[in-house]
Amino acid sequence: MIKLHGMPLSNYYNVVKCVMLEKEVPFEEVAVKPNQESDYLSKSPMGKVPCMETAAGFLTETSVMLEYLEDFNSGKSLYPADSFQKAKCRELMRYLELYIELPARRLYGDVFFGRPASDEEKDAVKKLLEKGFLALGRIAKFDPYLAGEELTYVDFYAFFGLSPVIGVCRKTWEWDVKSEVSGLKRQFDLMSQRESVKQVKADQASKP
Ligand SMILES: N[C@@H](CCC(=O)N[C@@H](CS)C(=O)NCC(=O)O)C(=O)O
Repeated sequence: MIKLHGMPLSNYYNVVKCVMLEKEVPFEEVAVKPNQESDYLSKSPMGKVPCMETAAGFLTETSVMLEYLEDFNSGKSLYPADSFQKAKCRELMRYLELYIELPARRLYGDVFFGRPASDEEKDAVKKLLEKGFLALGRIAKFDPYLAGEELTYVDFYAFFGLSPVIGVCRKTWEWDVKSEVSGLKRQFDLMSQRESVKQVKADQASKP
């Protein structure tokens, strides 16, 4: 059985966990925080979470785990059948990670862990996020899901990946991203109704 190493505080951990719940893939959770201990580094070479333990070995990087779960062919597919549309999903996830989540992460210390960031850093992040959200608005369909009419991996990636980003924007600049990015609020509302999402959020609240 797959073991998912990590913690419910991690947005990336929650993406993988939620997808496994959604696909009804049996798995166990192994509680671990990101760390640089040699034992953990032998499983997750950057010391990050999540990390997936499979019968064949360990896997890291959320997008890689999603691909593995898809190839594994257990439960419903969360990619469109069409190759081009599938590539568009991967493109969306890449944009979410590189141009939105990673820049915003530079302020997680400031917003969530009481480690103040300079005004220069905040300004630099804001410029990147403005560009990132505009680009997302150009490629996302929100019809009502990010990649179109079908629920895909992108929706899980966006729901958990963007949640802390939305917090950063609200707390740092009183920037209401959910209202500004057309379709995002509706997509979040739809995702919040899913049993898999409810379970992950409940776990996050009870054992962060
Ligand atoms: N690119 C990685 C990012 C994972 C990541 O950044 N995880 C955070 C927790 S949400 C972490 O482990 N941070 C500790 C660190 O960067 O050393 C993925 O896609 O899984």
